[in-house]
Amino acid sequence: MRLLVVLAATLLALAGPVLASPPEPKPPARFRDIGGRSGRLLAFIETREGLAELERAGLRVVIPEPGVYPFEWPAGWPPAHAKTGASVILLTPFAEKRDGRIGAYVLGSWPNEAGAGPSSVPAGAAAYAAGRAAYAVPSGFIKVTKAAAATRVSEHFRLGDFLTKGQANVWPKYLILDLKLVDKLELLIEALREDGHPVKGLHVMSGFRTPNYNAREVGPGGRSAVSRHLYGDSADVYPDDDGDGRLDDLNGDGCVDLADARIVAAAAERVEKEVPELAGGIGIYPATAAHGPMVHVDTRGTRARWGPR
Ligand SMILES: [Ca+2]
Ligand SMILES: [Ca+2]
Repeated sequence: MRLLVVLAATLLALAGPVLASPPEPKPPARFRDIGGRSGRLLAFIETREGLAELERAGLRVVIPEPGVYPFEWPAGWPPAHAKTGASVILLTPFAEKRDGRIGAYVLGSWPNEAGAGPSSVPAGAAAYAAGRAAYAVPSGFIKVTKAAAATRVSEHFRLGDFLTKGQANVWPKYLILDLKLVDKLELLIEALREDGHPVKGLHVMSGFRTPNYNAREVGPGGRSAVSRHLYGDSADVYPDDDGDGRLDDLNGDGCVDLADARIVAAAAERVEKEVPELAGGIGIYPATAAHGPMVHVDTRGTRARWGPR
């Protein structure tokens, strides 16, 4: 017992000077890793709680209200991969949504949202959603004004690329976007280039979908009521350098078909192999009357594959 007391006293003596010195400002890990795995991300997405964490790290970020703001690497922080043109985004809390809308913008109800009535969600879908952390109710929305839609979230993508279609004249719109998805899409562009397809970028045919929008095509052969698109970590994409609104003829055989979509999917496979933390879904979709062939990519955290291989 006496030994323990002496040891405790020694520890206190050692701890004294350490506690007395002023804390070094130390950016949280996600700020040190600005850029993501691709090195091409240009945005931070924060909640009020996240800002409080920054304050504890020695930086006070004054953001009066949710929205999209220019980010500058703070003076006094250890130099990191400082980026120009980066943004910090403070989320609008999920609770701001009332009766399925924020202001004039209609969103609808998430499958596992408290208060979502059985009439709005199939029973099976709600049970499925309730058991999966990845399907938890989102923490908030990115408020996207008409001007903010042009904000770059990475080298090749802007906030506006991921907005739900429709409600064309309603601003601001509200968006859920997981930066891991954007990181994965940047790596997919890189992988396609490495495979000998020097694409300029990827067209996002569908990114975030509000539950209200998604519900229009739910049903047999259609969309799932618990689509990953509701959670902002999914995109249906294709390279469209020639700008004709369809996937490009990547293999140069004179036609645009599943073989070209498979090239995109194979590149996405390699991205997941090299960066397992970005695991998720890779789905191949053949052409329909409404769209050309395309590839679904998401970062749900577990592997999922579908479509004609
Ligand atoms: Ca094209
Ligand atoms: Ca082709």
